[in-house]
Parts: sequence; C-alpha cells; structure tokens
Amino acid sequence: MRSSVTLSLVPEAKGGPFVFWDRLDEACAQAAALGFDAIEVFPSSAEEPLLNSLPVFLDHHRLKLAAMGTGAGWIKQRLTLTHSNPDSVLQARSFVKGIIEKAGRFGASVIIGSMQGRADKPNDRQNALAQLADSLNELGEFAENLRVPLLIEPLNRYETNLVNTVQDGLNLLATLKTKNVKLLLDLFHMNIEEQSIPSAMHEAGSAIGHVHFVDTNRRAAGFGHMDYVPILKALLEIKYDGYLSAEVLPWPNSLAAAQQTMIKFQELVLGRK
Ligand code: LER
Ligand code: MN
Repeated sequence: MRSSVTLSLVPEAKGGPFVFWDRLDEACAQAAALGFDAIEVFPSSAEEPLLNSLPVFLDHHRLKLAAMGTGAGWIKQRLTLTHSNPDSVLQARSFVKGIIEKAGRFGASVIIGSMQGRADKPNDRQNALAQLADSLNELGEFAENLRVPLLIEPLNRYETNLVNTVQDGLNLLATLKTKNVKLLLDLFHMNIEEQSIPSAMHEAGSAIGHVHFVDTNRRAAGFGHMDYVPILKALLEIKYDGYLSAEVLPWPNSLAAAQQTMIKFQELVLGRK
C-alpha cells in the first residue's frame, strides 16, 4: 500500500476535507518532505491552469499523482451524471472526460463522488441508478483507452441517496458493461453507512481501487476513534495494493494533518512505532 495526501485547487470547496489548499508547490514540497508517495488533486476543471505545472512539481519532488477528483463539476457548475436535464448530464460527462484526459498523462485514477448526484424523489432512485450506469459505461470505456481507472465512491446518506454503501457500489458495478470502474472506499463515509468496515472490505475485495484514509470525525487518522487495526488487516487479507489517501480536514492545520497521517500510515502499514 502507498501513501497519498489531498490538495484542493477549488476555492468554493473551502471548509472541505482536503489537507492542502491552493498551492501546488507547497503541497508537493511538504508531501515529499514527509515521505508521501503521491498527491491526489481536486482541480476546478480540466482547464485549471495549475495542472500545467503538475508534471514539473511531481517530477522535482519524485511524487506520483494518485488520483484526480471531479467534484468541482458539482460544486462550481451544479452538474451531475444523473441530472433531470439531459444537457446537464452531457456537460457533466464532458467535464469528467476532460479530467480523465489530464489524469491519463500521469497514470492516475479519476474519482466520481458527488458527480453521481442524487434522486429527487425516492421513487426516482432506480432510474437515476440506471442513468448513472449509462454514464459509467461511457466514461469507463473512455478512461480505459487512456489507461485511467475510473472510481465510483459510495457517499454517506447526507450527500447522496444513490450509492451509499459498498453493497450499493457492488450492485451498480454488476450492472456495468465496462470492467474499468472500481470502488473508492472512504473510511469517513463507511463509518456512517457500514455495519462493519472490515467485512465490507472483504465483500468488495478486488473491486477496491482506492481508499480515502481518514478518521471518524474527518480529521487525520488517529485524531478520531476509528479502529484501524482490523481495517488494515482486512486490506492486507484481500491483498489491496493501492493508495491510502488522506482526504481529511486540515485540522489543526494542513501540515499537522499531513504529519499525523504519515505517523499513522507508518505505524499501520510499515509497522513503525
Ligand atoms: C465527498 O464527501 C468525498 O468524500 C469526496 O471524495 C467526493 O468527491
Ligand atoms: Mn472521499
């Protein structure tokens, strides 16, 4: 398993669970100094000017790009892949494709989290899930051609009513034609929605493509009351080999959250006390 830490370049997401903010240079320098393998970037769009500097900074600091998020399509433009307006769905798909193209240059995964949207009425849920499956089929194939793994993230009930649990995610994956979509398991959402996080991980098995490594209160791992030992045991048992990426609040500040994440990562994954 490898370590990663998040950077948001989206001013409208302020207050959200990202370790580093705005400064790509600072995020790369601090992540590298702390020994992270990679960063995960949340851009405003594929046209984000700072993305042009990404290759230089990653190379200079010997970091990988773990993943790119697409949530700015929702936060900034109110686009979703299940919107009732078909034009909005087309725009949402093209927003995600732009980010897939950028991620393809770095071998990074692309995350569909809040872009999954939500059903307006409970009765619309099945329709919305079918619409989401259509989008994932198209985007998954598009991403496969660029060797980008596409990730769908179950979110807690306060953020969506479509894919809340690992089982919801597995049910959705089972309906897809594309094999290029995996699950992003975020421990914060799992803590709210799953009966048992380790059991859910066993159920997901090889369908897990990425993990958001975070504590119960969305602070850095170790700043809440998550029981990490059985979680790590489950990930090792299913031979999970991807990133543990810190998508956490910058509490008490960005550097301290990154440091704490690395302390916990080393303790759990590398066995260092
Ligand atoms: C949102 O709560 C979240 O966990 C993000 O990773 C979604 O894009
Ligand atoms: Mn997440």
